[in-house]
Amino acid sequence: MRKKVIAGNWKMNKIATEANEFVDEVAAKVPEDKQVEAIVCAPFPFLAAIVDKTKNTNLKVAAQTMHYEESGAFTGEVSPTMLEDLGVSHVVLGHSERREYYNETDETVNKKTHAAFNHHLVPIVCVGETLEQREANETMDHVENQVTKALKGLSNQQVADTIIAYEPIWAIGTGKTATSDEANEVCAHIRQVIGKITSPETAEKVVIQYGGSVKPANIEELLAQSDIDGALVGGASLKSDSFLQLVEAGT
Ligand code: G2H
Repeated sequence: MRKKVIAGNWKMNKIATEANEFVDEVAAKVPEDKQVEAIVCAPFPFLAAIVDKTKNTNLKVAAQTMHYEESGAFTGEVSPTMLEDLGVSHVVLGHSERREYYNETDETVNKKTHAAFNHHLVPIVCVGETLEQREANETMDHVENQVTKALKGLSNQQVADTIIAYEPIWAIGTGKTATSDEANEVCAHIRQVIGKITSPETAEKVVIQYGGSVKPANIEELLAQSDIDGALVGGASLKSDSFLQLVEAGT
């Protein structure tokens, strides 16, 4: 059985005192449960302190993006080497906001996915369609293309260790959630695509999250679906009590 992975994506929110308070309230309460994994995806300035605070707890720490090069003249960027050295365990790649505002492409996501594995970071690869694509019936082809390109060149074991986050762009931060059936249909399709490019056994191991206006009120129904193995949560992950309720739903 696949574990449930609940990741709180803070995006560009909080200051250091708020980040530390959140972790103080949450870290010790994350249950030691092999069936659920809780991750906080924090802005770069808070990562070192959070990694330190979460040592010996079950709360994992992710960065929200990174460069694919190990070092060099890339002003403002953060390398996989730096994240590995800090002790970060996961990294979000290809979030639609990075694709829209920062020129992230399927090709750079693929380079970053390889870089993540080279530095012992678990990639959380985001895919998802726009409203126009959904209305034009292009959702399945679009996510198939994104997933195939993101995973190109990875071994079956690396694919099995990758987390995919299906986030329909029209449901992000809008309060509109895909229905659990709509979300599950696309997550099942993603698993089929992964089965085609690797093997059905590999595809069965991949954790596929849903993201887009997930909150305590709708998470249980989403997690009850056959192919939804967790959630990437923005707004509802910012408050410690709400984040803990989301984690609780995965247990
Ligand atoms: C989608 C999600 C987190 P929200 O971006 O990745 O954000 O839950 O606020 O829609």
